[in-house]
Amino acid sequence: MTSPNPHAIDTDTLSGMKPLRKVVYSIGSNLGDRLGHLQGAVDALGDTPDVIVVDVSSVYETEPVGGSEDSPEYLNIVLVAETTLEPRTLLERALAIEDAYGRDRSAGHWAPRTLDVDLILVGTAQLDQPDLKLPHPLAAERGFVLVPWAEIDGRGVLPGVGTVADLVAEVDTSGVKLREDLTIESD
Ligand code: PH2
Ligand code: MG
Ligand code: MG
Repeated sequence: MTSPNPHAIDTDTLSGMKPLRKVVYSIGSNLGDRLGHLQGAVDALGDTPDVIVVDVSSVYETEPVGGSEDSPEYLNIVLVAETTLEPRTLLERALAIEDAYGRDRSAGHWAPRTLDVDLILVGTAQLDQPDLKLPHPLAAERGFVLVPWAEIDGRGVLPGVGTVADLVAEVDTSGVKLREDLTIESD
């Protein structure tokens, strides 16, 4: 008698499967308990159903890009995950996490913020919607995105733009400093 094949594929289940895609988030804070806010965002993304955190970068202290002269320095990290969720669902989740950490949306685009969770890419998706552009149109110019990202995903690619390793070599990274004394837990 033959036993049932445990590796048999159920095509009904298969047809309902969604592709697993890579998602890259840039997370920043320059107001209040900066490290606590970053940790909260990592925990919340890790608790999101259908999001599997793959890696989280070291913490970097970064000079503010844009904003007013007296804007405080940011702490920035990058998180890489895998997901079956759609880009818009991932965006909504990011905004909800920002809200949970007291993000004040009336303060203006470049104002200091408790928590900023930005989608950098979702697989190879190329979107140009008013509130959702993928890959993130400014990621290729931003040392505070590229340095942490290159640390954990040197072979990463910004779709239609280039590899993270090439891009990070081309930008000014002088304002991006590793904070070896600060750590983020991810489990
Ligand atoms: N985010 C911005 C504007 N400027 N500068 C740094 N260093 N880090 C950020 O995360 C950042 C910024 C808008 O979201
Ligand atoms: Mg941002
Ligand atoms: Mg943002």
